Amino acid sequence: MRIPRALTIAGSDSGGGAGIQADLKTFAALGVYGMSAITAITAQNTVEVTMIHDVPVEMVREQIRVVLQDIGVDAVKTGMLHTSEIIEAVASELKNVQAPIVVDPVMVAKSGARLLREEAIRTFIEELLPLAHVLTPNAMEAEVLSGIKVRDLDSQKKAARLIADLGARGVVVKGGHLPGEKVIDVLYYDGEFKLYESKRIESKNTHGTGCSFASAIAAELAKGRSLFEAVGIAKKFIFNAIKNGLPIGRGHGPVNPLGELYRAAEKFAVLEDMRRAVK
Ligand code: PXL
Repeated sequence: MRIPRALTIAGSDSGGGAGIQADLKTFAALGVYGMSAITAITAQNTVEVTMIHDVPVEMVREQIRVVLQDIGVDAVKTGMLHTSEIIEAVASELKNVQAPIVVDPVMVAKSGARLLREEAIRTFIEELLPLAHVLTPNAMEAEVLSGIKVRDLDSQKKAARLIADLGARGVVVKGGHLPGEKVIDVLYYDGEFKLYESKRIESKNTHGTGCSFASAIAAELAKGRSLFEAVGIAKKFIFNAIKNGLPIGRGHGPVNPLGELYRAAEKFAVLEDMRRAVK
């Protein structure tokens, strides 16, 4: 039996909702073995990020090296990278990796804190973006990367194509931050567009949405699915994770990547009880 393996290279969220913590929950929920290389430690809760401690670049490199050497990977996801030095180190370690790389261009936390330094954006575009099998910007990140306003489906498509021109093989410009009753995510891959639609869920508890979505894509790629399939599964997965979001803390509570699994398990337990009662 082949065990699908995924590696997340991202920041730690002490509040447990985003970053490494969201990534590993997502991998586990989708049946993929998860590994992590931590780039930065953030002190944060549902309201604010109060401190960021960057992990020394040699330690970031070493975490990646040792797991690649011994365990191996079927997909990689990157999240918060914070500085030019960390981006350069990660890009150099991933340069010769054959597995698909999902790059979430994390820039700003939901609470407003900068998770990527302004001066590191150029390094990100030059060094890491070209290694991406798929990049997953939200509307704001797509604006920064493409240089155009992203306000509707048409500009989502334009931005996706412009970002692909920078060297990413695939780009999903997410629609969650755009107005409308439906949320449309636009995938541009190998010259083709595919749209993914869902109902919008009104919720305050959306912390970790971007991290979980990108990790879900990586998990499905690790299983050998095509990018078109992986994005579709990730979209349904994140819809459920938001639906099951947790009212925790005073700010934006976390999405819950495990919520749907628990519901399914409970349903099964109830059926078992009924079967026993009938007997
Ligand atoms: O959602 C972006 C993100 C990524 N990584 C870390 C975070 C956040 C948002 O807060 O804390 C560590």
